[in-house]
Amino acid sequence: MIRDRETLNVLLDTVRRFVAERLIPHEPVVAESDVIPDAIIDEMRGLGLFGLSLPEAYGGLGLTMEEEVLVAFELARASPAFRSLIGTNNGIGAQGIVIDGTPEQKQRWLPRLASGEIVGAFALTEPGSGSDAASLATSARRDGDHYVLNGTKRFITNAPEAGLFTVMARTDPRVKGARGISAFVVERDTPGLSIGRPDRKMGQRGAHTADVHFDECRVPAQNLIGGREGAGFRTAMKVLDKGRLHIAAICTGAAERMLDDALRYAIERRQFGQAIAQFQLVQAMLADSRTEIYAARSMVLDAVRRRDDGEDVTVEASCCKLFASEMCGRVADRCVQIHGGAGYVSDHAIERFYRDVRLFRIYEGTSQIQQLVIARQTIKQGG
Ligand code: COS
Repeated sequence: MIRDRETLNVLLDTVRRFVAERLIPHEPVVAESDVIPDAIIDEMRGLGLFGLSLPEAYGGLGLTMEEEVLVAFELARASPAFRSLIGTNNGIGAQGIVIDGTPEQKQRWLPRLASGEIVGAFALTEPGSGSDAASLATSARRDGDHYVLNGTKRFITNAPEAGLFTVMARTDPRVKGARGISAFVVERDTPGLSIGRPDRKMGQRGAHTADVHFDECRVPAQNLIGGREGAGFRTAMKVLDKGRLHIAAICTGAAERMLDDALRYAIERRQFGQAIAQFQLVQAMLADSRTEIYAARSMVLDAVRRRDDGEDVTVEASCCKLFASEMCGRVADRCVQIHGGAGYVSDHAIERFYRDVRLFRIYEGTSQIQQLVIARQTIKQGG
């Protein structure tokens, strides 16, 4: 749903310009240093990017999902590390509070997330539970007006910079599955919370992941999201439904960028006396990529419009994440191929993007988990 086309166009133009003039020129330095410069982060704050889809009542821009993905298509044209920093504030690091938080919880934390004063993170995965998220073992024991958390979370995006964590933990050890899980907001400086060394990743330098450890970490009972035990797994799944649509949009934008770069290269690069874009075997790669990008874009737009209309889009979100992330991988592969040897060395962005986009098929649910969600629902509906 687009509320006001004119206002949205101003925002899209601004983001497009910011991406072209500020983010893309900074890609090499971020990849080299593994750090996004403070000046860029300040500019992101100034543009309201940390609060794009947080409610206006709490200082965000209150974008609808359709508006959010249109911005995401643009942002994703730059290295995914930039998007990653703001993505958790708008997405998995804040949506637990937006969707299921009490009014007090929203009032307390959303304004600081929306302004970018603090960065949010989402702590679900553990050393022993990845795809099987409902088997998580981090415990939250009630003790007076506190819960005491113990356990380790793994691969937590933005953990090194986060000021606030949405943490899924087991409040009822007798219940092994999803119903024993609750969600908490845990502030960074809570005694007993510590962050491990940043992971050495394949790509996305500038975006950081790390373990988060809880050792007798006392969290006020008022930080239990929604004030209700046992609802945390559902909260996490609802957050991921939205997150998967956002990632699908990011895959689409990244694929568009890679195709643009490959097209430019194919037009400039000459072999056998002509631009390689003139060769039909190269044209096939360009055409297949463009077609698949168009398909992903159309799927994402359809799903987000339905979400804005209040439909349950769990299946569509998984369809979009599955198709767009796999598509993005295929486009990355073709674009390296079009660059030939030049695509294998780091002078060209495609070498970096090829590694960066590999993560899209893994995080916020692997392709295999998306297949499982789609198949289960399809069979259920068929029955
Ligand atoms: N929205 C709301 N509720 C949902 C839901 C959704 N999208 N998906 C599941 N639930 C609910 C179910 O209705 C069920 O509730 P009840 O117990 O009240 O019936 C509960 O959650 C458990 O669901 P289910 O039985 O489907 O859980 P499973 O353990 O079988 O697995 C999968 C669910 C595999 C889909 C889930 O664990 C998953 O998404 N895993 C991947 C995790 C992931 O994406 N990790 C990335 C880390 S974040 S970067």
